[in-house]
Amino acid sequence: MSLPEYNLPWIDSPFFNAELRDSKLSEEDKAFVKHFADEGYVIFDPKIEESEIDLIVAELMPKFNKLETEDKRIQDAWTFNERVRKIASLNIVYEKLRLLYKREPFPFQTLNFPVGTQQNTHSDMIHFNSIPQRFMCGVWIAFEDITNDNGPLHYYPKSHKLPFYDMIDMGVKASDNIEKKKAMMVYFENYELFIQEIINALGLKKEVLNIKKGQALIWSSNLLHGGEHILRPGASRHSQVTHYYFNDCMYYSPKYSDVAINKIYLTDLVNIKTGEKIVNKYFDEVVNRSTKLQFQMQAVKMLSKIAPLFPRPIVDMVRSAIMR
Ligand SMILES: O=C(O)CCC(=O)C(=O)O
Repeated sequence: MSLPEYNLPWIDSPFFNAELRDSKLSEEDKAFVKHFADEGYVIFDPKIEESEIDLIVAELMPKFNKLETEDKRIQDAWTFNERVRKIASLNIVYEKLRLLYKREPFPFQTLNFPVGTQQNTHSDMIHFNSIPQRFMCGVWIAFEDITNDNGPLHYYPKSHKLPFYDMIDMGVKASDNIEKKKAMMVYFENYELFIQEIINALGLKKEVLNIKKGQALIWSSNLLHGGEHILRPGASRHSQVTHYYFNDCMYYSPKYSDVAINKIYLTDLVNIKTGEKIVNKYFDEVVNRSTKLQFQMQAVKMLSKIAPLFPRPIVDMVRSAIMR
């Protein structure tokens, strides 16, 4: 009997084991894919020249030094640094991702870090989801040796098999929080706490990533992960994360969306490798970004620019009228 057609990553499908058994992949590739499907992550060596890594670190250093915020990340350094763009576009990474997802990947965001993020545990699906679900992953590359004391990445093996917990699951109407400050507050106070409670309730076991400079980890979109505390004050932890989606999906951010009432926060994306704009697609049909939510977002943004000129109650009244 042949397997039914389906529209989700094969590694996340109930048919995965049967398909893998019948596939013509080499034993090495089978082991690679199986590890990812079972554990939600896989570690490999993308064979990047060490000198290339050193150059990126040196080129970004002046920008890192200028950051006055606590958060030392540079988002989308690929827009001004060709080496960062090349790391996001590595052929070997593309090959691995095609193997894992059987679909064409594209990088859409880079994050470069000079130090550990000490970020609370989360699933990337709350930030980046696709329809059909789970066509997203992260590739984290160590730009120096990573040990327990310089704020390594942590992750919870197998946690990608948990359901995707959306904002509605924690009693939050996500589309009410599309303003950055409000969204951040809700994310910290509701989402992160909820995830930590799930970890505690299920007794999930954490692993801490100790890898060598140049090695990489791919995590599946729903794998719970975050950053460990920096145990050695002042320690650097240079790394680059690239986030990838896969072709022919709709791409949206659940932390701002209420899919049930058609308020879907579709994201504007560019394929980092080609520079092309990404279109959202649903069963081969292009989906326009001009949803009601998109209009509301633009209006709220404009309103916050002029808000200081008006009394607060009026601004609040106009805001709630826009959001209705
Ligand atoms: O590098 C880290 O410490 C965390 C990165 C992360 O959580 C992410 O990119 O989603």
